[in-house]
Amino acid sequence: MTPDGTPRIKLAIQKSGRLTDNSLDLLTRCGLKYSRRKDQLVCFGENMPLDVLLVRDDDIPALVEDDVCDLGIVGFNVVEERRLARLAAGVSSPFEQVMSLDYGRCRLSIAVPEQRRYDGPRSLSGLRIATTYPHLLRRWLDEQQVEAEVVTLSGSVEIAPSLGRAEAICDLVSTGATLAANRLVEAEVVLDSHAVLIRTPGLLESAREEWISRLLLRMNGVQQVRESKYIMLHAPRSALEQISALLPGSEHPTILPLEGTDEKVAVHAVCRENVFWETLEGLKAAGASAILVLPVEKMLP
Ligand code: PRT
Ligand code: ZN
Repeated sequence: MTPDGTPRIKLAIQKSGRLTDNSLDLLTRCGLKYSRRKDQLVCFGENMPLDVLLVRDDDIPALVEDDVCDLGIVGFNVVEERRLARLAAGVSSPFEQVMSLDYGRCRLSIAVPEQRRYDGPRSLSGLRIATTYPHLLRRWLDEQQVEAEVVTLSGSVEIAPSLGRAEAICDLVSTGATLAANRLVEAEVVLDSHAVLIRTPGLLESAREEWISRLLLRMNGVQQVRESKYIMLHAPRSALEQISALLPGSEHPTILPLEGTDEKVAVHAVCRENVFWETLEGLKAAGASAILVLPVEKMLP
């Protein structure tokens, strides 16, 4: 509780790993001010009733499930594996997934040694597949009606084939460099993943819910502006339709008159997709001039 009685929200994020910098950056962009000392496990929000717990990513679903934390940011791969494991144990929906976040992208894939012939899922029949994601792999194998042995490891999955522990693996891939270094080839994508925000299921007290809603709104705003740009340009009235169609991800550009001319107007638009040089060249070719592209700092729908 804060001195005025507002309950404090607890959010768990990864302490040190691939999701840490992006998660802290997201919170800073949401307006959170905090001080962080090295090895500190909790960052206390100075201007919001929000405290950030820094933990191992694998612990985050359980912390949210057990109500130690109200919210958590973790990979979809971790969330789905945990959900399937809990389902197998007879526990349904231990947490709610409330938002997809635009970082931590990777895929859980099955890979086979370079020299092994692969002609689709049937090629995996009878093989041993090493993974740290047994439930996700099992679900995929069942969907494909493939009978294979799931070998559960706690890490270093990529060396399992060369150690003779498995004939294939199922692991996270982002650039593919680890697979290539271990002479493995990606064969099937089992799950596409990215960071997600999860929360405890069920309604919390209203002051807490209110702050969670505010935070979600801000997170949405931050995500929307990341790729967004504000474009300003002058356009001949005759080319307005063509120029508007070229503005990426913009629905309703603002059209303003220009002093001293009836033939040209000013066009202002928020583009929700990346604006490339090719787009600007296209706009210019269509007759646009005085083109300005500005970053968007904040945006609320
Ligand atoms: O210490 P802690 O348990 O918190 O961290 P961790 O080592 O378990 O997790 P970490 O930091 O590696 O990953 C956290 C989350 O980032 C994962 O749960 C995924 O949601 C996401 N993510 C995104 C990845 C990758 N990309 C990734 N490439 N997680 C792991 N990898 C590993 C993969 O396991 C393999 O070893 O990177 C290697 C492959 O990378 P490439 O680029 O060579 O293909
Ligand atoms: Zn982990």
